[in-house]
Amino acid sequence: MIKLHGFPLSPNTRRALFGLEEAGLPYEFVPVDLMTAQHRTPEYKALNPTARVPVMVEGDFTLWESNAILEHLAARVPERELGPKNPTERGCISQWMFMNAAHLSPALAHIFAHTIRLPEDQRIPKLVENGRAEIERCLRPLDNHLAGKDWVIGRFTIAEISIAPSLSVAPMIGVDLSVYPNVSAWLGRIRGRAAHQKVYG
Ligand SMILES: N[C@@H](CCC(=O)N[C@@H](CS)C(=O)NCC(=O)O)C(=O)O
Repeated sequence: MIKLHGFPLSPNTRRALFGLEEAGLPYEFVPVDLMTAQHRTPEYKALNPTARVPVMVEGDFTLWESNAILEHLAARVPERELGPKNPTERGCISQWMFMNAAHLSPALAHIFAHTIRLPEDQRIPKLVENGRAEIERCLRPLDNHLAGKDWVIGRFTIAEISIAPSLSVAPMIGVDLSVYPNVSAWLGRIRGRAAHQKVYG
C-alpha cells in the first residue's frame, strides 16, 4: 500500500494527493506536523533527506519531490492518460511543470513568506515586488497558451495536477487571478473534478 507522508495544508502535499486521487490508486495518508518540525526528525529525514513534504513510500521504495511523484503515478496508470503519450507531449507537459516548479511556485511561496508567514521585522518588500513580477511573467504566457483550450495539452494531465495547487494560495496573498481569464476558467475546470474536491474538501 502506498503511504503519502505530508502536511495537510501544504500545496506540495496536496499536489501529490491530487495525483493519487486522479490515479485512483489506494493509499494511506500519514500526517507530518510541520508546526512541531516533525519533518526535521531523523526518522522523517530517513525517508526524505531534504526534510520537506511530501514523500511517498511503498515498501522499500521512497520518492520525494511532488512532481516526481506525479510522473511516477502517471506512468503507473497509463490507461488514465495522465502523462505524456509521445515525445512531443512529454516536452509540452514538462515545459509547464518545470516553469511552475522553477519560477511560479517559488514566487508564490516568497510572497506568502514575506506577507504572511514571517514575522514583520523579517519581511522584505522587494522580494514581494519581485515575486509579483515573476508571477506575471509566468501566468501571462500560460493565459495566452490556454486561449481556446480546455487543458494545457488538450486533455487533462499532470500539468494541471502540478500547477493548480500552487495557485491555491493566490487569493490569500493578494494575487488577482481575474486578470488572467483563461487561467481562471481553467482553474474552475480543474476544481470541478471529483479528485480535486476530495483533496480540497
Ligand atoms: N519541491 C518540493 C517542495 C516541497 C516543500 O517545500 N514543501 C514544504 C511544504 S509546502 C515544506 O516541506 N516545508 C518545510 C521546510 O522547508 O522546512 C516538492 O515539490 O515536493
